[in-house]
Amino acid sequence: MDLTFKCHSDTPEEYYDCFMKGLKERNPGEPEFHQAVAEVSKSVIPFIFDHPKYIKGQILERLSEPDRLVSFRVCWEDDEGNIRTNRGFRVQFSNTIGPYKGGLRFHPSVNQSVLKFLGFEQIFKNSLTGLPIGAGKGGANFDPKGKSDAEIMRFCQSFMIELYRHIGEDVDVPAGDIGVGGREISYMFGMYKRISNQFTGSLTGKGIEYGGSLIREEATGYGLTYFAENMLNHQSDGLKGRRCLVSGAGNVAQYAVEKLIEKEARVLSISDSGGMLHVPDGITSELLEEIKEFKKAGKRLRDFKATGCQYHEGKEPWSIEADLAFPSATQNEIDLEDAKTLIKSGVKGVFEGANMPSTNEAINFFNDKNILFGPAKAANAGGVAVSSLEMSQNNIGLSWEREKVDCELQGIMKDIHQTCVKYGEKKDKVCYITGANIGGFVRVADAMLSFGIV
Ligand code: NDP
Ligand code: 2IT
Repeated sequence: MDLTFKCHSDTPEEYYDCFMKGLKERNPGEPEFHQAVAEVSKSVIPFIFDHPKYIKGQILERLSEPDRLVSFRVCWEDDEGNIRTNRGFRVQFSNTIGPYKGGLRFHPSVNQSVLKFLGFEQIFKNSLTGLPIGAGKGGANFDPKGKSDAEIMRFCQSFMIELYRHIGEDVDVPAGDIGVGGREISYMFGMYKRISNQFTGSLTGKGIEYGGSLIREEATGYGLTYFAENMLNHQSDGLKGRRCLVSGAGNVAQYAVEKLIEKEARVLSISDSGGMLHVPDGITSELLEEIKEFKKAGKRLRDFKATGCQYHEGKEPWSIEADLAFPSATQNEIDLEDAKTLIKSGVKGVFEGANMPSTNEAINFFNDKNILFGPAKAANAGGVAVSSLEMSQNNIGLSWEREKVDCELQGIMKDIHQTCVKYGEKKDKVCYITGANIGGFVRVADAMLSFGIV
């Protein structure tokens, strides 16, 4: 079957229907991937109708087909001596504007569809940063929960024994994502260094002692808060005193909460896969430190006990009365019902820390209700942006100070905001979805046109 589905359509709507039909036929059983492509195409197709060079160049059709996808067996031995087998992946989506770049996710829900949605989103996110990074994503259907440190190490090493042949500082530079943090990156980097006999910046999120960047750990959560602040300031508003709901209790959520507290916002919740912690008086810096230590030890919020905290098993934070929401756990955590609940709770702004946390139905509902909406590919781009700064530091053999990296991060989030305004402003109102999608698309599309047919 021809990989592109040439659409001869008179209107953007017909083009969209025809394009999505072809995409679904070529990629059966991949609902998350369909969802991510549909969301981008809704903005990009009307734009390419006004700029037919992108239709002639078949840019959207070419961009929605990954450069390559590798899938491999990962065998490892658990502490009881049982042999275990998982499936590992790396999706190298596009190296149009730089080496493939994107995280690795270890979670039982990982499959080809999830990684293709994440890799596709990464194209536009990485482009928006203005930095020289292409797009990739990878991971495994491995569940780190309940595994010993030795099991995690053996899994990471086995995973890298295959992955190493596909990556490299100028080829593909993975980082962390759900289930992959500093510990896992270190085990993988150690094995990469051993097999390749090279010390190069082949991964980001490394420890500070061996080529990591200051602020990389904090970058996604901090960047999310900076981006929200830019959006609110654009409306002559701010974060101070605003009641915020945060979901997730991992890397992104923890540092979003930290920066929100610093900005004098009041954070009323966090959550994990078991349930939600409601803190009516607001999470304090001291409480956050306790939560960080607790989660680092691999524990569940249901077992977290502190005064002023109420735990709700199986619940999400969206029904708590608040002003702003920062979904920072996982994809599709806000469906249409949750979106309705959020609006009933008084929420006026939603800023996506996780990748694709809102379903397309939820997004449409937010738009109908005039909710200020910061889409993931813009709002959470701070993590990959500082990863790119880590690559730059590795290239020149220097380590920048904390203040310098933080200042660069703030500048990048401000520039992303300006790009969103440039492409998304209509009659004094900014649609950040349109702005982020088109702003991310144009840079990659123009580069592809310059390269000819490759
Ligand atoms: P972590 O593994 O550090 O934390 C994930 C958090 O979300 C945990 O609290 C976890 O609960 C919860 N969670 C994960 N899956 C589910 C689920 N299916 N249902 C309910 N809760 C869930 O990951 P990160 O913080 O790094 O990632 C969070 C999101 O942010 C993801 O969408 C990721 O793609 C995105 N992101 C991450 C970046 C980064 O630099 N790390 C950069 C940009 C985006 P539990 O503790 O119980 O496991
Ligand atoms: O979704 C993401 O942008 C990440 N998980 C971070 C990727 C990176 O390469 O730092």
